[in-house]
Amino acid sequence: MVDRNEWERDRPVLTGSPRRPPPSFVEQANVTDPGIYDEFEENWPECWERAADLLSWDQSYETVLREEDAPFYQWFPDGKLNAAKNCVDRHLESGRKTHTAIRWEGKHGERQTYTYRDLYVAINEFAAALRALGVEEDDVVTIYLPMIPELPIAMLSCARIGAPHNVVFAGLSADALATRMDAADSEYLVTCDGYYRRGDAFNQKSKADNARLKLEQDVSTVVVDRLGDDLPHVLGDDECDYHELRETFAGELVDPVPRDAEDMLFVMYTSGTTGEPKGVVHTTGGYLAHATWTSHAVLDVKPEDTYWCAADIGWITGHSYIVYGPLALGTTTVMYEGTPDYPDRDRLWEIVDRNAVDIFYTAPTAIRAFMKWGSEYPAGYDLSSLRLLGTVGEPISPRPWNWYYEHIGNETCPVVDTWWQTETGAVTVSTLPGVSEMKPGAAGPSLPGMDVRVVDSSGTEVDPGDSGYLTIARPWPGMVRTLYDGDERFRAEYWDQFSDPESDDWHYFSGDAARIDEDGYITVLGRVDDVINVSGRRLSTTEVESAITGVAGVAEAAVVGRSSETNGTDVYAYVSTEGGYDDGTAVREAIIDNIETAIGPIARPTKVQFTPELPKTRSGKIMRRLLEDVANGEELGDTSALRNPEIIGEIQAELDEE
Ligand code: 6R9
Repeated sequence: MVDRNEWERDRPVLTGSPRRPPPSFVEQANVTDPGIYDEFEENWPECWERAADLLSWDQSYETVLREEDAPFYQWFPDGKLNAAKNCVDRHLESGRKTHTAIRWEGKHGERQTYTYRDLYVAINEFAAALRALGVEEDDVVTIYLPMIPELPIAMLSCARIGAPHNVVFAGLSADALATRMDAADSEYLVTCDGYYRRGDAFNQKSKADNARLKLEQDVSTVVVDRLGDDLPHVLGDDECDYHELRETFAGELVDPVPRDAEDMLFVMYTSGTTGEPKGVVHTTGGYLAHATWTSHAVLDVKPEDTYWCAADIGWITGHSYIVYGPLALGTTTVMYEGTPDYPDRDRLWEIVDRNAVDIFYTAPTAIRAFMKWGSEYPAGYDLSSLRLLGTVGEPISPRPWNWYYEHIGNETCPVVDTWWQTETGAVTVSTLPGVSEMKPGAAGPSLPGMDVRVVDSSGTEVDPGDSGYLTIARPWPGMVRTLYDGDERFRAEYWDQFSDPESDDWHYFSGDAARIDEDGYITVLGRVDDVINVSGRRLSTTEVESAITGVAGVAEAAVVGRSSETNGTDVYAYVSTEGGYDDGTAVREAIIDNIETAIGPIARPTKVQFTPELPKTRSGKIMRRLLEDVANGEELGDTSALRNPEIIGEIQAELDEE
């Protein structure tokens, strides 16, 4: 079992006042019938045909779900399809050749537009080039590119020839790249010379070179010239220039390879709490069906929309909701290379305004930054094209939720708080924006067809109002099929905790803690490890943080435990404030008051330390582990995953001064 300690049972749910979906939205929504929940329930698993029907199949499936070999489930196992054909070719056939597929916004204001026809040409040529380099069906191709159009082009070219891709976030180190290529036995690499981040040019190629030196296998490498002449690159023996390859194979056509639905579409490495990163394996049919269906039902994407998910394709959110889901639906997907504050803090709103973006999907960490910068930045733009807002990646507490709803959505856009994971492939918990009431601070109920449960350590469902472990009691199409490093680890990471193999009863464990209310709405409390045990009472860091960010003037908070002789562990809070607010006594007192009211004196922090920023991973998640090391005066753990490593030094320096 995960942990024998029970979660506390008597605390109020920290959600804001519920809101109905705006009628103007409901009128046009893709899904509006509340009966969809019952319909999916009564008709499970066949209900998932609704998702599969959004795709074009080369050979239709007869079986929806094969459960014999649980937890190695198979979805639509006898069907065949090709993901690139679904995302590109079929839109040409349906008369959408000249429709914009990708609108790219470069770091320095450059713009590129790819129609579906342009994308078709690009992926055919690059697929031909990959084949010529020796890539065969089922060979893993690693892609180490920043947010440039060649990234989705490379992914779709791989998908076209049935070669699983292994995208490694461009900001990760040479070591991280080498580990992931080694683990995936990958002999092909697509990278670039360099790229721009906040105005500076980074040498990506030298990181790729260093990674290759660490690998035993020979690696044939394609290099995209992103910088022009800024960083000259000399190509070695095993290296080709992307643009030259495109010219060599200009006009070539490559038939999309029909893949079994259960064939691997890609592997995506995600860091585990311990040990090597986990190589999450996703398949062609189930993953694509789930990503496409949720783009339709949760994000309300329509072909005529301009849709923008402001994530990086190097993470699962970008795979499912910049590339596969939106392109399968034939919409225009915006791809942004830069950061939200370059050249200024209004950059995103300028892009929304100029492109008349309909749907905007981002992460709480970004929303908290917008709130911190102030509403004057979005206020200078016309955001009235927006119809729906989404958030993903971390819990969002009611205050930033409401800020997003008011200042970006003008109270006319539903906000979907979507809970999911690299392993779930696509959205798992969320409201349906045209159907359900929204409760700021709670993601929502299980999506139709999903069975997400909050259970205690014995696996029994907790009562409404209580918290426990977030599990999933039934398989779903987008689920991780196994880990690239082996079936054993797959079972150990996700299934052993709450399943009973003897009675063939399988429950997936997410690693998250959550609370459920009387309407089945789930408030995710963070990773199970993000728990502080104060005098034997288990406090969720997210919950304490939510009480802190509820205070006017507070932008972000991170809470960790500090060893204490009296209580075992004390609560230690790091806080950053919004522009215009002083880091002073008044805010500190309000924070302590709010925590005592929302949770109780037990959660009162022994220290509130103000800091201009919190340390974040490159995917925007707060790194509590490091803050815990600082609070406890311990040697710092690995900081290589940090986006802003300098901030840790600043926090330490301030502590030393005291
Ligand atoms: C899609 C993605 C997964 C972890 C997950 C949870 C956290 C994601 C959330 C959320 C609260 C939400 N998470 N969405 N927590 N509310 N709406 O982020 O995948 O990078 O694998 O992270 O992110 O802790 O377990 P991934």
